[in-house]
Amino acid sequence: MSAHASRHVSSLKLRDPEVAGAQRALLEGGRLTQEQGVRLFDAPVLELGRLADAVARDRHGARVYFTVNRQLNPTNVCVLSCRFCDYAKKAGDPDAYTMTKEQIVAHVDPAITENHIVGGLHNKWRFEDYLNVVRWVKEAKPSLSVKAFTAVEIDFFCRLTKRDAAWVLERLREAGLDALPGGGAEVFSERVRREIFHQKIGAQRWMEIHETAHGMGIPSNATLLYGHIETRAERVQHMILLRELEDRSPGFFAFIPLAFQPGTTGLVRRQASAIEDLKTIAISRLLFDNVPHVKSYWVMLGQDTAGVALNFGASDMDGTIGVEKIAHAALARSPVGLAEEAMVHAIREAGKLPVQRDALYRVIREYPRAEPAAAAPHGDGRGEQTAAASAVTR
Ligand code: V47
Ligand code: SF4
Repeated sequence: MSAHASRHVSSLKLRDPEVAGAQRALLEGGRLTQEQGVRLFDAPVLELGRLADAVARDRHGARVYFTVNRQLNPTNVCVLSCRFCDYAKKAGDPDAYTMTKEQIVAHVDPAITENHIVGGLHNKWRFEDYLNVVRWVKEAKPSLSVKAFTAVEIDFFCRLTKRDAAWVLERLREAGLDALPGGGAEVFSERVRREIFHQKIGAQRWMEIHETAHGMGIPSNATLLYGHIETRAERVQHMILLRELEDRSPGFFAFIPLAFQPGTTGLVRRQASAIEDLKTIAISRLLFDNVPHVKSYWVMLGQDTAGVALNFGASDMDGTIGVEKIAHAALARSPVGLAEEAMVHAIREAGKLPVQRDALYRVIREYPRAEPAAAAPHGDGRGEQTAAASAVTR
């Protein structure tokens, strides 16, 4: 880390010896090791947050990125049965669904700039059906950036077509795919895989597919599913393997820790605590010296923790996703506009500067700091701001 690039990190006075040790290592241009990463989980969360926030500020200033997007899940029918998944259904199940072309096209709201497509591994679909989903979305709005299909789905398409990942990815790119989302990585631990997702691809195949994509100029993200049966050491190991992948074949935009939602899975009794969430976000910011963003994914973290995470190293909030549906149900005049306001409000509340981006992190709009009147919880802007913020909470 150069002196110029480390203004915030170098000016920090830290009390905790472990976090101060991490600060020293970063200032000397070193990287945190597996052992340091694990030990940092026992450090005070506020000290971790101060250092991680300084790292994020040295990289991005006060900017926090978000996108006006929607998630499209064309089908929940899936041939696999991961133990942590509450979403997938078997064909014939009364709750199973498969969207028609009309439903898929209707999903493309003219106001969105990114579409995130992910779904089940359908027992009857061919590769062509998945390609059509991308084509239809892109035809409906050619300027839309499409982030589609996890490595698990790409591997499924390889098996359907008996072709390699490069061939499959090239066909998807021709159809309109711009980037790969980071799902399906779960935790890079054979022990955990055998326990809770033994039918799914493991670490090696997931990394092979992302390396291939990066080599072809297709950027991607990487996730970690935490807060179930994994250990902290396995979480850190996962991050280090991803850091090494990024060294070999750069192309990750963001690392996204996904807080496991127990739902009806019976795997654990409750979700990880907010402190554990913030530690995981902060430690990932400290470990990844080569990935631009750590994402605070509010859908899993909840709006409050996701907002706080913007002061613990996160510099991206994903997107509006389905907020506008809730706003619509509440009879808002401009549901997408309201969802966008909610993101802007959450980012400003954390003292940061909102930047709207597309899936390729091209800047669409930078928002100024809030005017004092707009930031205060009264005045003319109140109705919209408050309704927008509460739309995200539900
Ligand atoms: O791969 C499944 C996870 C992922 C649960 O790339 C669960 O920008 C929590 O990858 N509780 C899909 N998580 C979502 C995903 C994602 C989300 C947002 C942004 C991006 C991006 C990617 O969700 C799956 C799996 O790891 N998941 N079940 C659960 N019960
Ligand atoms: Fe759920 Fe994905 Fe596993 Fe299918 S592959 S069961 S959709 S997590």
